[in-house]
Amino acid sequence: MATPLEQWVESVAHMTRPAAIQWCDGSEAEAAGMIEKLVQEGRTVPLNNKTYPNCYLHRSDPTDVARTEKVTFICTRDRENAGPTNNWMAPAETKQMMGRLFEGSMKDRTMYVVPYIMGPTASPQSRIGVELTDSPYVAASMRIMSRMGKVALDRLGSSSDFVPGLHSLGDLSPDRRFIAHFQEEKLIWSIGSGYGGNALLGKKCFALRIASWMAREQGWMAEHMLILGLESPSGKVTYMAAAFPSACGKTNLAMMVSALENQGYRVWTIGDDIAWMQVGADGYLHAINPEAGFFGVAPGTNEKTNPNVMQALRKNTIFTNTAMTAKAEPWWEGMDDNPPADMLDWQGRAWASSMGPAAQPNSRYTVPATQSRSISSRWEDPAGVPISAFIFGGRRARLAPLVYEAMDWQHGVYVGATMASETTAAATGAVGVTRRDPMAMLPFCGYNMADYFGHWLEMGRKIPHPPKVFHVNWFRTGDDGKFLWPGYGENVRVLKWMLERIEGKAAANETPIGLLPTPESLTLDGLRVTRKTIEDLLSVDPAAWMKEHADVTNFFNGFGDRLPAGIRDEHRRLGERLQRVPAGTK
Ligand code: GTP
Ligand code: SPV
Ligand code: MN
Repeated sequence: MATPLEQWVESVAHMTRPAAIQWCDGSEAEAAGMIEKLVQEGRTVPLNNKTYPNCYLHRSDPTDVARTEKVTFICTRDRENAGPTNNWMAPAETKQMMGRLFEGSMKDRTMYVVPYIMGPTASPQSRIGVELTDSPYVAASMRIMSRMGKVALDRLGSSSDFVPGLHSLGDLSPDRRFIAHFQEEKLIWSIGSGYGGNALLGKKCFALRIASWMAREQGWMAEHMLILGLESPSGKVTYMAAAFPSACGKTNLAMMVSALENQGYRVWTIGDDIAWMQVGADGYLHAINPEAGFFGVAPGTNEKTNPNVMQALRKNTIFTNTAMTAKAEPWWEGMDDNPPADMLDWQGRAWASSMGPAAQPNSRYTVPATQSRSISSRWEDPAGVPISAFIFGGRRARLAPLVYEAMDWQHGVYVGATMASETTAAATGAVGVTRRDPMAMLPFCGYNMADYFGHWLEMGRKIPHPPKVFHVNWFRTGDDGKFLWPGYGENVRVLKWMLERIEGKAAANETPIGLLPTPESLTLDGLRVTRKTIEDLLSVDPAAWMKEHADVTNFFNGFGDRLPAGIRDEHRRLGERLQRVPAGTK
């Protein structure tokens, strides 16, 4: 008798008609074969074997360089269940339309059967997925980003308990590119893109869009959050999870080298992008990182901003759409001050500065998590790590202060629900446009966002020791347009304040939007930032917040009656608090 997996593979092969089918075991030899194939195809080149052993540079199709939110669909049977913030198509019609594109799409290509575990192999919180793909780049990347191959097949056995994901490059035409999620069936179909979250189906498609749906059904949480451990001088480690939108600093915060290391504060990495969390026996929310690697933004990464990742990238790494130096080493803007001579840009053309950036702004590295020296000893703990703080944040040139704390869980959910951020190169479309991005989940919530807020409120009732909730903004700028806060390793100063709030030690001022640090409660020694800058970073402008409040009203109106009462109440209360502030105060 064929297993459910074998039956599905068979039916997909019938539709896509691959020349060969390769069941992946996850071995080195198999990975080497995939790389060999990639190099033959001509879009992938080996990098300098001395300085970057077993590293490769892959150049994707120039029209396929980032997630495409416009062609990403949540295909629930009832449109209302996808909600106003998702694109929706009816499941049956979507299958018909995409089925035509999948028809014979793998002709002349090998179909890789990629079984994978999302989460530590031994964790009961982990889940299995299987991706069928005709892209050796995707298969090789999945091997870094998940526990892929035999380990997953062994865990699956003959069970039907896996999330199937079908992926084909198709003809890579943006007009025939679709990423569809069939929530009721827990099935993913993606065609026409070979890039990142569009194509590595374990990541955003499964671990966020499908998993957020599962999590609501089953009473847990699937969030776009990094997970870190902050070690204090006593050696105690406090775990925090942070939701920032794409390209807003998750990887860098999770992997930071603390500026307060000499005072005994260190940061350990558990995950850099996604957290799956459930209530543990101890009454805390416990988080696992479903991924096994980092798919990180290259531009801006350097020895100062993220030395941990710079070291990790020196072997076994796939770079995508970075530039390449004459020494066959990867390069990107912000790696060092001076671009080296004789460089090839991300499309492999001889580069001149008149051509714009040498590396694509969303160029990335794919590296095994274990290669970072910052990796926590508990990163594969089957029970996950207990979370003491949630941190929301985004890119806000104005308005949002460096940090504030929510009054309680419900207010914290409201703070997350009203997040906004300037768009980045991680998704196609305009960059730098401020948009509402609740919990950094706007592109990733697999159901009606109003119901998602409801689920958050509901979780609050189920967690005996809920995390404290904070909001941060590393990206506030001064009149000269420059960032006011140095960011990166200095962000530990903000984490330390949070830790001291959790421990009931640090002082705070109450403002209409929440609790802000008193300037004295932040550890600023050794930091070259003026008192005035700190005051600017911590200022709250009631008039500007009134405008923000009105904008949120518009956003919330889109959800109609489905918006939970708890969120409505918090919104009204913020309005009242803002009105009570005497005019002219800051
Ligand atoms: P995704 O992988 O898309 O989810 O992104 P991410 O949230 O992990 O963002 P990442 O840490 O890769 O940072 C994105 C960009 O923001 C990079 O160019 C970083 O150099 C920059 N960045 C990260 N942290 C800071 C910070 O504290 N301050 C400033 N000014 N820039 C930062
Ligand atoms: C993001 O955009 O949030 C990413 C990159 O982490 S991608 O995997 O392409 O979605
Ligand atoms: Mn991300």
